[in-house]
Amino acid sequence: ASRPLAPGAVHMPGFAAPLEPALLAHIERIARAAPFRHLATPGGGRMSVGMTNCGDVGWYSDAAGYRYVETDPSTDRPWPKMPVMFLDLAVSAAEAAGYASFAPQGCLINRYEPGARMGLHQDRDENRVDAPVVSVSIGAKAIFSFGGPNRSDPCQRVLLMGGDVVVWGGPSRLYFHGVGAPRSPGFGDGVRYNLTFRACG
Ligand code: MD3
Ligand code: FE
Repeated sequence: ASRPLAPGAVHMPGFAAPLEPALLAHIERIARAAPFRHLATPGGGRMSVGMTNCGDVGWYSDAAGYRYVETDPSTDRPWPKMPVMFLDLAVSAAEAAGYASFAPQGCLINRYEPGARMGLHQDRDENRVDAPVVSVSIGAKAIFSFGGPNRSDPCQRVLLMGGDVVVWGGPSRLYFHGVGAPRSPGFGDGVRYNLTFRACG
């Protein structure tokens, strides 16, 4: 089952549910090579969400700004390889949402421990706003808010459960969005993970 959320955006509840335990095992393995860290924002803040990456490029932030980097600045090594299961999941979800030939180059892995949240923002550090972003939720649930192309646009709320996939493309690709703190224990003990697959350029 899938339902449209916004122009070009599709919510697929439970699309990845059978894979949750295996996805979590991959995340734990990736985090041993490229540990979760709380990145600094250009404005001098510290993100409450822990982040790491896998794939050819990873999203990064520090005083110099937001960008994609090919090596992990904390180890100077390439990011861990994207697991075949991650790639297959992202490509098949994009296809099911109507986006043929999605070729993600990187996967940002967000870890929401109790209290962690992500404020309203746009994803605009990719040079490929034509490509969708595929988002896979794992573990605890959280309320996801999304508005429109302007920060002041009214927001809609959707509860994302572990195993849910959302594909954001077309006009919705540049919509403002944010994520509340994990709400209750799910698979993985009250921690929520989100994988976002991106084509960057
Ligand atoms: C809506 N992460 O990492 S991606 C992010 O649950 C981020 O961790 C969310 O937002 C999370 O930037 C879920 C969902 C997402 C990604 C791109 C979008 C939603 C979007 C682009 C436009 C509108
Ligand atoms: Fe985002």
